Amino acid sequence: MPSTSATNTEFDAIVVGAGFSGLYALQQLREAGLNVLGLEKGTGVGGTWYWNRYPGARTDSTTEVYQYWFSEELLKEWKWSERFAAQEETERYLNFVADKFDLRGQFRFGVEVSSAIYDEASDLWSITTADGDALSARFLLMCTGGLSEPIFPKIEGRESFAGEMFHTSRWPHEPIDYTGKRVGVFGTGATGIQVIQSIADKVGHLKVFQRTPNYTIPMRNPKLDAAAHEDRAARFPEIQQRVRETFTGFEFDFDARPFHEVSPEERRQKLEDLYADGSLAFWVGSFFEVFVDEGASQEFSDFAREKMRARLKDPKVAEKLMPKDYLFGTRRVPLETGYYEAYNRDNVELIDLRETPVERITPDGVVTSAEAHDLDMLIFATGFDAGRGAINKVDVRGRNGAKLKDIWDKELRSFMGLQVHGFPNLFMTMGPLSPAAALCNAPTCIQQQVEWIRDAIDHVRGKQARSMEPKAEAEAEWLAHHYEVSSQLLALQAESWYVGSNVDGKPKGLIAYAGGSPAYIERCEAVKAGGYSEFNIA
Ligand code: NA7
Repeated sequence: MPSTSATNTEFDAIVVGAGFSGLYALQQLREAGLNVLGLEKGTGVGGTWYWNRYPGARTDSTTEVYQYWFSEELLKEWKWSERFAAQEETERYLNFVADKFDLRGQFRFGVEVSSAIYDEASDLWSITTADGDALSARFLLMCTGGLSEPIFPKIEGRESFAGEMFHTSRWPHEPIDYTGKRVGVFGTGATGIQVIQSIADKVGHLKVFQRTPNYTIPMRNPKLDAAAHEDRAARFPEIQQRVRETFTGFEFDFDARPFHEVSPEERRQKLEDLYADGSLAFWVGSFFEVFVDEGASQEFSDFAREKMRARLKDPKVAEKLMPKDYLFGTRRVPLETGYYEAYNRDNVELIDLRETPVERITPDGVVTSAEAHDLDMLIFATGFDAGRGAINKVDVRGRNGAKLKDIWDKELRSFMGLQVHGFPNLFMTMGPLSPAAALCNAPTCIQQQVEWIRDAIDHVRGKQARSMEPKAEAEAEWLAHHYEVSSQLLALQAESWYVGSNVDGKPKGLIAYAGGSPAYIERCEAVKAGGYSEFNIA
């Protein structure tokens, strides 16, 4: 096995991140015979599932499709306990994978990459860590996750708060005592919803500071018994194939019939059935028109509001929790469990920031235009700089010293979310302008991207070449195609991390390729079959 000892500084490839894609990338490149080192800022394996250990953290993809496919032995050995896994179980799974395939030893943990500079003379990347270590590698893979760099709201006085204060994605490893505490939560996206529904009955008093309510779907999460495991095992080959064929990489797909050609009664029944399924099938396994047709999306919006409203006791609270100024499916639709019932509790209060905006945070709590809310704990579930945040945190410089951050501050460009012109041998997973950035079941698209990168690197090495970089015209063509496809999407009408509006100054536009995962995979395959003519290989 290649040496990754602390003294070794030169590698064929460096993989940054020990999450779903980093672990797989390391395993695949090592299998391909490269001397690979993994670097991970956290002290353990898991990526998203290492960092996001907040109460209630759970996948919104079923465990049937939120897993690796590369090892039949692994598929048979690992038995998920629920249809949707909690953070602890997913983290345990990734640790199991790391141990089973002996990946842990090839990672250095607690290491933050601070810069990555491309040296044109040698075609190598020089990597510096925050501790001052210098490393080099021919290929650099940023497997740093699409949603990993947290953002905090810009509210005057935030740092002055004297109580406990957490961002959900930097949650402490130690248990937290909520007993009797007055807790405030900012953020009612997928994360905030999971937090709120999980701590409502544990805290003294909970105040939810809501800016935008979301459409949600109630999660159905049965435990999996031996019979369920057997059933799944029998279908693994079929599911593995299926996730590569569906529009968003899940086990379900859109109805082939045009929405408006299905009778209203049949549509209603279909929505009822999908809603009862308790998964994202209600959204990305329904009708494609939900993405592009206002009339269709309106029907989904009315349906979801009706269901959500029916669970709330107080009509005034219900009104505040109903999304009104955007359509269903134009932002990420969270799954929830008892979220609305939380607001039926006496100790939970909803503060609508549209009615009473926040003025400042003080040592004692949150001051809105109406009153001062004294708090012992503040939780920020306020999201991420999606697609680029973790990469931008590293000082990445390519040919001619060009800074990737400068480029992405102006425009989010890439060739298929895999590479950026001007940055040879720098690969990424979940990068901007790939389905994986937002519109795909992450493990499906991550695995496909890692395998494509493995093959591309293999190709470069096979040609005795030293570098691979997308041509400017290929990148421009992909960007134009991306803009054309995304221009049809209703998501552009709403504000969310999908379109970059959650980060000040971020270029606006859909972060993910919206032409569907199968079309993307087909294009990736075509690039490979065509001998990577979209790239300069030298
Ligand atoms: P999201 O979906 O970006 O949600 C962030 C939440 O934080 C959202 O409700 C925001 O309100 C809220 N927010 C942000 N800034 C503020 C301020 N200043 N005041 C009040 N509220 C604020 O992040 P998540 O972590 O929930 O989910 C990210 C993805 O992770 C998710 O989609 C899954 O794919 C996994 P806003 O809606 O902007 O009005």
